[in-house]
Amino acid sequence: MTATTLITVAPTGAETAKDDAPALPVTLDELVKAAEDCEGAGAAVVHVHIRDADGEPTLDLARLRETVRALREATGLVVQLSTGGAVGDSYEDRLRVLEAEPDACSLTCGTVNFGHDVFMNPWPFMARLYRRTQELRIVPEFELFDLGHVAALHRLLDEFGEPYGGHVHCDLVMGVPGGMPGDARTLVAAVAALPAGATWSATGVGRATLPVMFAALSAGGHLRVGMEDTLNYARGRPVTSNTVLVERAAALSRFAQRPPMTAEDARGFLGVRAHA
Ligand code: KMH
Ligand code: ZN
Repeated sequence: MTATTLITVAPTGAETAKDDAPALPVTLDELVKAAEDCEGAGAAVVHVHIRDADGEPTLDLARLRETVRALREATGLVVQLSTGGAVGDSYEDRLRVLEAEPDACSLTCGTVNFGHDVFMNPWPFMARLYRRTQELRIVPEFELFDLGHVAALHRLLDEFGEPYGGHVHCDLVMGVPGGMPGDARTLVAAVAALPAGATWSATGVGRATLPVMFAALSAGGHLRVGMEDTLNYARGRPVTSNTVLVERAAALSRFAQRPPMTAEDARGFLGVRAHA
């Protein structure tokens, strides 16, 4: 168990409209401000989805590059771009995300039902994306929405070797309608199946937010929080900012005697390379 807790903030996601959650950061300025505040509250990694001028999810490469640059200028956070994008984004667009040269990226290890949609991650796409992270020296974070995804992660490592950075770090995304449930016994089963030496964080979507956070802390894991996954702080209390979610995660980490990891330590922990 590490002495500190890596807190990742996922401030925006691709599923929620600004009209439905006015605190959601959708412009570059809003995203940078959220990232700065969240770093101050204890986050070390930012998981990034961006929006276009109309507030719609986009994988536009120029915008992604500008976002990476702006986040690096304003914060010390590890910048992790989403390669998941929005349901329905093309594989080519999702692969092209890596050309924005982030420190890290998400890499989902299998297809999963996603509410009324399907989040597509067939093996050939996963394999291409993984090899490209190795070529471009980008640290992948393996997103696991289901136990079958853990098996696919083993296959990826067996066939293509270790990730850039030299260490396997995963995020259990729990409570998505169609994926694994967000409860303690499922978390324990997933963690038991991870490759030896892997580290992991966990994210509970919606009502699974708190059960997953407590289970992850008790099992020695790290945390991902943010408005991508959580829109209510408590029943009937909409989230007012990403910062309050990071503050809560940081407070619980301190209670658990594993205070937040700094962004600088997270770079070493994940094996992120120094950028120019
Ligand atoms: N928006 C979901 C379809 C990721 O960022 O890599 C996929 C997702 C996972 O959020
Ligand atoms: Zn995401």
